[in-house]
Amino acid sequence: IDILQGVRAALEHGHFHLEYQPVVELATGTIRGAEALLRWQHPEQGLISPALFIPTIEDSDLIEPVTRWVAHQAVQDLLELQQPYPGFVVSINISGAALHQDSTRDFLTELTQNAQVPANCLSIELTETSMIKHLDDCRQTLTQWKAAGMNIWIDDFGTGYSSLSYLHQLPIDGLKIDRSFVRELHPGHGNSLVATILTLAKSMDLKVVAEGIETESQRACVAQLGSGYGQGFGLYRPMPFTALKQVLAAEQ
Ligand code: G
Ligand code: G
Ligand code: MN
Ligand code: NA
Repeated sequence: IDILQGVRAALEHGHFHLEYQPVVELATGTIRGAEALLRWQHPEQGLISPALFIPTIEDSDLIEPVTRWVAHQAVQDLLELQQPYPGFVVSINISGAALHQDSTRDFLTELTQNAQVPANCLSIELTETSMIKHLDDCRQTLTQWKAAGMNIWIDDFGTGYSSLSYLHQLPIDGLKIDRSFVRELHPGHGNSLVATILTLAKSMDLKVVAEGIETESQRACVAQLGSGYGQGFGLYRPMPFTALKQVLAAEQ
């Protein structure tokens, strides 16, 4: 299928939706927030992964409307969750191409200023690679988003093989440890990369989400090593918004 034409049609006909994967506070097991994940339900092809179509639309003028759609929907859902669950945080992924567009920068700032939800309940996930590409522009954008109240997280942390100096140059709130490091954890082995990242995060006063927790042993390991938060199929899989609300209601 033609991805560009397909995405344009999907925007037009409402074939996108968001799924949410809960983020859990490891000390208590409580759900503190959720990551919004874009889903494209194609009428003939079925579900198409963002891993497949985001890279394609990044080089086109479609990345902007798709990013807008995700942000709008996430804020709308957040609005619904604010009353029953004050402080609940929703995070969205912003791709490198969108990060470096002035229109995306200003749109997100305006969205959070006009929304009836506290801006600090919205988190932005960015990869190291996308930030480092244009460090100066990125610093300006993130400074603006921070001033508006949003939280900035580094996604897939540890996979960008960059120098770490940018951590001091950007207003970062937290690190999401890439699931490849969590997968390699073994009980009793403290000298893991996860432990190293947690030490770094602690020294810089950054929050941490350990991603890709699939087993009870991995959950126990990252909790024992001091990760504040966790995410992964072993905790909760991504789910439709209605299912998220059911899970949250059942938790009360
Ligand atoms: O949800 P899934 O595992 O299929 O996600 C695959 C990839 O797509 C991940 O890298 C994820 O960060 C990315 N992704 C999911 N939703 C969005 C989105 O709304 N915007 C962007 N830019 N990337 C997304
Ligand atoms: O790149 P990013 O971290 O945004 O990717 C998010 C995607 O990772 C989610 O869309 C989800 O499908 C996937 N994911 C979440 N938890 C797990 C997990 O425990 N194992 C694996 N293999 N993938 C996961
Ligand atoms: Mn992410
Ligand atoms: Na990630």
